Amino acid sequence: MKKMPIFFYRTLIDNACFSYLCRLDEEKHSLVPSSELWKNQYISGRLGSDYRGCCSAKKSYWGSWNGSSPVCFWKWLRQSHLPRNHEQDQVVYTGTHDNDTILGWWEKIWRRKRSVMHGVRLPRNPWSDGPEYVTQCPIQPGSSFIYTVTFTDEEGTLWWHAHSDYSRATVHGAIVIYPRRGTSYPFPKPSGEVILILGEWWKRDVSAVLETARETGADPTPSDAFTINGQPGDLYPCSKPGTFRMLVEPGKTYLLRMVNAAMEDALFVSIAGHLLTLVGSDASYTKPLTSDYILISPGETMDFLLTANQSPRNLYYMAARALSYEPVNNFDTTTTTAIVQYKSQYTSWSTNPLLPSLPFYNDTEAASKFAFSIRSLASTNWPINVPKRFDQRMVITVSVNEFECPPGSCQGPNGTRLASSLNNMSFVNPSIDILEAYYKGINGAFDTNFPSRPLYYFNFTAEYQPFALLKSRLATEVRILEYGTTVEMVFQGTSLVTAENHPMHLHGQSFYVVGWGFGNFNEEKDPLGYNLEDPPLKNTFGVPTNGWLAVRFTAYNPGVWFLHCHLERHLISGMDTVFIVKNGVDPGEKLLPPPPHMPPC
Ligand SMILES: [Cu+2]
Repeated sequence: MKKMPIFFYRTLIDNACFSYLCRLDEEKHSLVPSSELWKNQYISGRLGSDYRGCCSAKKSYWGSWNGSSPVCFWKWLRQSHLPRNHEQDQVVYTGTHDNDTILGWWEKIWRRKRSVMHGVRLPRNPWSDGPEYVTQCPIQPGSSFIYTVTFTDEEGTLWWHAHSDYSRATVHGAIVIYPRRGTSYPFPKPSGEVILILGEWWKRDVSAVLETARETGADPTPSDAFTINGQPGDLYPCSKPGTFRMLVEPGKTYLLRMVNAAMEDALFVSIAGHLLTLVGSDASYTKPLTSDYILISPGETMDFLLTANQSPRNLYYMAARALSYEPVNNFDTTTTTAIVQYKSQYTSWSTNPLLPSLPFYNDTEAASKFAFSIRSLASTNWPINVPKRFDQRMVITVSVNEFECPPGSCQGPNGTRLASSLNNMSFVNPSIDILEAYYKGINGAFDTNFPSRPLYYFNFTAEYQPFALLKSRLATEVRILEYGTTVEMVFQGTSLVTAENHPMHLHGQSFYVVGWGFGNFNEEKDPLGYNLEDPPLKNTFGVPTNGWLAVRFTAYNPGVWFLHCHLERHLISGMDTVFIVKNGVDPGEKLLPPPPHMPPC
């Protein structure tokens, strides 16, 4: 059995860790402490001071870890690294443990055509899903947990990330799922492929960013930079030597596998002089969609084709910046860049790299135009199965809320404490995980009355809202679904406190995005305009600002599945709930038993 190292799952606790950088060493199968890395020139210092360094471009790419240090992530799950003809067709990713450096770490089992986390459907196996207090308790420092992950019909790009507070900011990576043996892409085989991970960077320790937000009741401090493969890029002098460069050969076409791992912002992305053609998203193929810019929400993955058809004499920036409706002081207005560089005889360029034009931060029209042009491929070889009818419709308001505080004690809007909610319920983590409580029949961890309708009907998207509506109810309410139930969920954005675009993410199954609109959902008229022919199959999709989004799925995956906004400030303040999908009748329709050692609470 081939062993390979893989990165940590649980965020690290000890401050000493911030000064360490680790590289996954392909040959030694061990983690190398930063002192070694300095010697090997693999290191960089902290952003803003001596930020520099490089990953060996072929073996790794930049990610970041604990907010203050960039890390070389090893490209994993690449086809060349997969075991061939192994008896059990299985590989264990593992590594050694350096006590000085590593307080908690992560292992995982990967099965061919099967594997991890964000967007992976994990049939009957929520035990390996990950969100804290939903399907497991956090992995404690010094301990480990093996995730068994199973791929079924996913094909394309997904990702994995920590699901505990702000640790996701830095503990994440891409998952690449290639076509099954003997099959190919629904497009000409690309000449090469590039993983592009969009991230978000704070100069502070990200745990402290979250802690401050919890103490003050305000939103977390906006980030200091966005990153492409771990680098803020040329607009930051400290990052310039390490700006991610994508080398292309004239005339060739490349597959770009993009993940938005940013914490709080959907991002517009564009490449100067080039068009991007979307061919897949959330590990499901799409009809080719060509555009000079794209929008990608936190949690989403997108696969693009890029043809290198411009002059090799120039350098071209890939640039990304936020979609936001907030005042400019309230969000990160910076632009991150990478460089597209042609392989040619030219070694110097007369001009600076060309910058693309990006939609303005609050360009709702541009955001919707791209997002709602996405269609499933829906061909003979890649059919889809959209539910034409449903058993139950849920209408779920998606809101930001406020709680009053004693004078002077909170720093949210008007001295309040911010919260957020689904159907006016602000989800509160229980003290033991819901999956364990459900499986063992332990009472008291959660209630089962998550409402299928808003508690109050009002003009959800009006410019001004009554003060009385701002407060939500703190609760741990889940929704029970019978096995095989077809659900239509309509997310209704509201203008309470602030209207925003909320990327809603469902664990355990993907959903078809069948409809959307601005304003209030009209239950009589709006369903008449649904797309039931080729809607995109997604696990994350943005509810348009001051609008609504209709999705459908069939609950064929027994287990406990988190539903949440993928903006972290909303995830941690209550914009979540849980679906419990009950067992079916046949043995193959029942929840699997837990692995022997779940992390204790
Ligand atoms: Cu949100």
